[in-house]
Amino acid sequence: MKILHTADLHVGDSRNLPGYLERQRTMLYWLTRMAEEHDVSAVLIAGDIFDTKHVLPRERDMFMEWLFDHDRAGKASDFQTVMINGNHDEIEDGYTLLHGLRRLQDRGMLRSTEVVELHARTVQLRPDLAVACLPAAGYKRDELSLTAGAMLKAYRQQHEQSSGPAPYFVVMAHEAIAGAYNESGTYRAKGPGIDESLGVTYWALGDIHKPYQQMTRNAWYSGSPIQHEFGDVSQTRGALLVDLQDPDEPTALQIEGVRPLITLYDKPDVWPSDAIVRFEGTADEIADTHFPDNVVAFKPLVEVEDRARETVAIDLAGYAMLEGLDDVLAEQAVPQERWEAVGDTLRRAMDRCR
Ligand SMILES: [Mn+2]
Repeated sequence: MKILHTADLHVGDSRNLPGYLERQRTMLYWLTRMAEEHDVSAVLIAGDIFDTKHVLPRERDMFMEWLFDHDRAGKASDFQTVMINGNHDEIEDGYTLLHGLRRLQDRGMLRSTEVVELHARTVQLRPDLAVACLPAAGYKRDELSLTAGAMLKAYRQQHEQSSGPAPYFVVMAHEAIAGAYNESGTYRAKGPGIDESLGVTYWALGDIHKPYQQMTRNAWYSGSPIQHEFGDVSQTRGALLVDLQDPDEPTALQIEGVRPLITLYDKPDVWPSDAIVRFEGTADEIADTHFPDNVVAFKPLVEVEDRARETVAIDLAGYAMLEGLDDVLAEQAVPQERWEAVGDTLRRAMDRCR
């Protein structure tokens, strides 16, 4: 039995990018196609369906159009979809952007889609497949595992007498697990842990956009299916195809047909047309350049950052990293409010030099 695991769709994100909604539409229909092609039993969407509570009508309409198409595809191809809300879907306490979808479901208008909005709930998708759904709740330390464990126990008690194949029990949650890395390489020291002894078949996690991240033996972040912003540096993205008989090694399905987001620091001879480009150059370079439409964001590197580049060049030999940076900046009389920007520039410059 196979499932498709995705998360962090962030519909309505990156409105400043050309064709942003078309990119997101491509992302959604790609998920449907993958579900059909790989003959999955379930599509799990682990939260952050929308990006912001200020979702625009055209964004919501695009999503709803896809949802009904996807829902019908599920009926035809015999897969079911389960989605939970993430922190970005929350409008206020006790109310989320999934509320309307939930109402549609309650009225029988969704044929193969289950929406779990507020309260943790175990959804029985098939006789041998149950999904414990844990919407975003800011679980701490062992709270996530305790909740999942209680749900598994209740499920087992309920199904004690049933014979037939041993049921697969999947947990879906939208939380930043301790030990996860985000796109910029920041390590999450805090956050809930995962108890590997529970007997959960697979943990389908959402919240971290960095793709294909393994947390424990059978707990994975799918990451977001596309880059949403230039800070989402990994260009290789998509969703995870999980074989529940072998849940430790999901297959990374890679999305195609969505232009990647790339950042250039040097002016190329020819601007790439198959990407959305952020150019960061000097004020002179920017003034002298005619930018094609797909070059969308740029800002001049100010003098102090150029000086920071030189510092990097000097320090890179010993790879002094960023330790003592504050002292260096103070010595060079860089105003304190610039330190963070300089640190970011340094990090980028180091990435380029690697
Ligand atoms: Mn997210």
